[in-house]
Order: sequence, then C-alpha cells, then structure tokens
Amino acid sequence: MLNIVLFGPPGAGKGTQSELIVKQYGLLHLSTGDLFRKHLGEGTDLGKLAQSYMDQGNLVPDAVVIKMVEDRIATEFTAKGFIFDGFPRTVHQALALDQMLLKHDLSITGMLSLEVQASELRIRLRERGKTSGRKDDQDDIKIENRIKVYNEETKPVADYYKHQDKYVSIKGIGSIASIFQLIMYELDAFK
Ligand code: B4P
Repeated sequence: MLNIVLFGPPGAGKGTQSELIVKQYGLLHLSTGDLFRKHLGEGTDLGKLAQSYMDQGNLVPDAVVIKMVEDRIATEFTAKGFIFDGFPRTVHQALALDQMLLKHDLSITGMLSLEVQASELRIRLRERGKTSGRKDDQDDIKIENRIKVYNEETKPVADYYKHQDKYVSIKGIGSIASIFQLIMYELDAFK
C-alpha cells in the first residue's frame, strides 16, 4: 500500500500532479483544499468557517482540518493507498496524520516535495486566478500571504519527514508531463 504526502508551496502543482498519480496508481486522492471548497459550495458550517481563512490565504485551524481528514480516512481506509494533497500543512497535522493512520495499521510511505521558486508560483497563481474564480488566487496581497504562511508554518513539515527518512525532493519546474515522469520514478522505487 502506498500512502504518499504530496508537498509543496501554493501553486507548486500538487493538485495537477495528484490527478495524474490517481490515474496511474489508483490511489485515493485526499485534497484538503478540494474538501474545503466542496463544503464551501454546499454552504455547510464547515465551509463557511473555512472560507474566512482561505479567502485571506491563511491556514484553517488544525483541529478543524484534522477532524475532516480523520472522518474521510475512517470511511476509506480499505483503499489501495492515499495521496495526501495539501495535508499536512503544519507539524501538528503531520503528527495527527501518523496517529490516525496507526489506528488502521497504516503509515506514510514517503513525502514527495515539489520544489518551485516563489517567482514562478506568483505567475502560476495569478494565471489560475483569471479562470478559477478562487479569491485566494486573484489578489497579490493574498498570494504573498500564502507564500509567507507556507515559509513560516508549512515548510517545517518537510523536516518532520526528513527525520523519518521519508523525504524526496522533486524539481517542480518544467512541463507537467516531465515532472510526472520524475514522480513516477520515485513512486515505483517505493513499491
Ligand atoms: P490548496 O487547495 O491546497 O491549493 P494550492 O496550494 O493553492 O494549490 P496546488 O499546489 O494544488 O496548485 P495546482 O496544482 O492547482 O489550498 C488552498 C487553501 O486551503 C490554503 O491556502 C488554506 O487556506 C486551505 N487549506 C488547504 N489545506 C489545508 C490544511 N491542511 N491546513 C490548513 N489549511 C488548509 O497548480 C497551480 C497552478 O499552476 C494551476 O493553474 C496549474 O495549471 C499550474 N501548473 C501546475 N503545474 C505546472 C507546471 N509544471 N508548469 C506550469 N504551470 C503549472
């Protein structure tokens, strides 16, 4: 069973590459950003709560994210494996993920970290903002805040997996297909 954390700054290509990984490896895609946007679209209380944080480019509080992921894993733990996209985003979330997987006798196989410099992230997010309707992609101040939040709160998650010898760096610049080739090479090595 492959349980992969796909990691990287906002706009690094986590969602884009997750789609290809799901097609090739049949893993269950668990994107916390997508789950929040689904709740938002359905107008649930959770969606309303998440919106206030997401619109500003801030992280949704750990307790809320962890509960949402825990509920999802509990119903899907018989899957071939998981691709965690955009989760964990804090060290607290990483610890919680290990604990929830352990309850089902599972563990993280590895973290793939997409490396993309900030100048390229800004271009991609602004470009997506033209068509995505996502408020967090449409405003330079919010984009800057997301990059800052990533550097301050999310980057330390990479060290958490480095200490477990589960960290793999992937160059996230180039064509989507060429980056996917690099990802497949690493995923096949995990098997
Ligand atoms: P997410 O939905 O996770 O979004 P993201 O980080 O902005 O995007 P991603 O990296 O997936 O980029 P994509 O592939 O689409 O988070 C949104 C918000 O939700 C967060 O800011 C936060 O508020 C909240 N949230 C989510 N999870 C949370 C958690 N665990 N804890 C707390 N809060 C949480 O790529 C971006 C663009 O680049 C696309 O337009 C794509 O087409 C393009 N692109 C991709 N690869 C490319 C390439 N190789 N070359 C050129 N362009 C490329």
